[in-house]
Amino acid sequence: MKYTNLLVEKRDAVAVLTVNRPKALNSLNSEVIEELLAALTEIEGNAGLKVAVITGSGEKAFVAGADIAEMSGLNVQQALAFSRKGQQVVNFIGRMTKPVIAAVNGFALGGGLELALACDFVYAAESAKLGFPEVTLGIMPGFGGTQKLGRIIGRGRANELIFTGRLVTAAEALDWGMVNGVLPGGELLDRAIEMATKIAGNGLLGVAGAKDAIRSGLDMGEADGLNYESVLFASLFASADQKEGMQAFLDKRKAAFTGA
Ligand code: CO8
Repeated sequence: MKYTNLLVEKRDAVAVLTVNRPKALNSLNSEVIEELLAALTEIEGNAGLKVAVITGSGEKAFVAGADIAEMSGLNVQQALAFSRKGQQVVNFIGRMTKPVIAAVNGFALGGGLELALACDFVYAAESAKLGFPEVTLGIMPGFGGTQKLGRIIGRGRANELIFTGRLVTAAEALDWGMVNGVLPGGELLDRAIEMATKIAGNGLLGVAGAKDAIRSGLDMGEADGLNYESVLFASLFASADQKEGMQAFLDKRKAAFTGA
């Protein structure tokens, strides 16, 4: 499919999805949100693609939030539909069997930070600034931020960031556990692709099971989470990848996983 606001590049088994609206700092209007959902759906359904990386075009912004020009004219019903559509994207990323890595190359604000935090993990450029400026616009996060941030950095820090709208540096975001690593801007995408390629060489049914167990487990009590883990763990023993992975270990060779 052809996209107006996204670049989709395939690097072997890794899909690199670039939000490409640099004149508006890659902000998310309805069209970008629809395209993101379509591109992620395409990636999930493509057996040749195993991991996705999301980044923003240009050096200034990952995604500077939802498109304020579009949002400014919304009524209550339209705002609800806009928020629900955005949440569809973050929910879809969570439910994808394939890991998604965010490479935050600049401003990740509001809906942009929500998009990054929906990913399985995040790398940021040294120059990146992250935050939730919604309250400075008279609104609040509506794309999952109020639910996700507290689970990642704790309620007190989430309250501080969201109530003040203050932006944090990449270093502070690293310290608070919002990002996994901070890199010089010129190395960010290569490093994210390198990590994605490393994951793509593993048994992806196992990766998908672990992603599901970790995410679902965060919303369960520990006993239910452990039970869910056991069921997913056992199901992998019906896979060719389990047989191949263990036989390759015993044969002292590299496993050739097929994802089956
Ligand atoms: N929406 C629309 N246009 C934007 C946005 C945005 N979020 N951010 C930047 N732009 C545009 C500017 O209007 C400007 O356009 P033009 O050149 O035509 O005037 C261009 O991008 C460049 O921006 P600036 O000139 O402002 O660049 P600066 O370097 O001076 O400032 C900033 C960079 C600090 C990032 C600044 O642009 C800014 O504060 N942007 C807004 C950030 C913001 O408030 N984001 C949160 C939006 S609210 C939100 O995301 C809510 C999500 C909840 C629901 C989502 C459902 C999907």
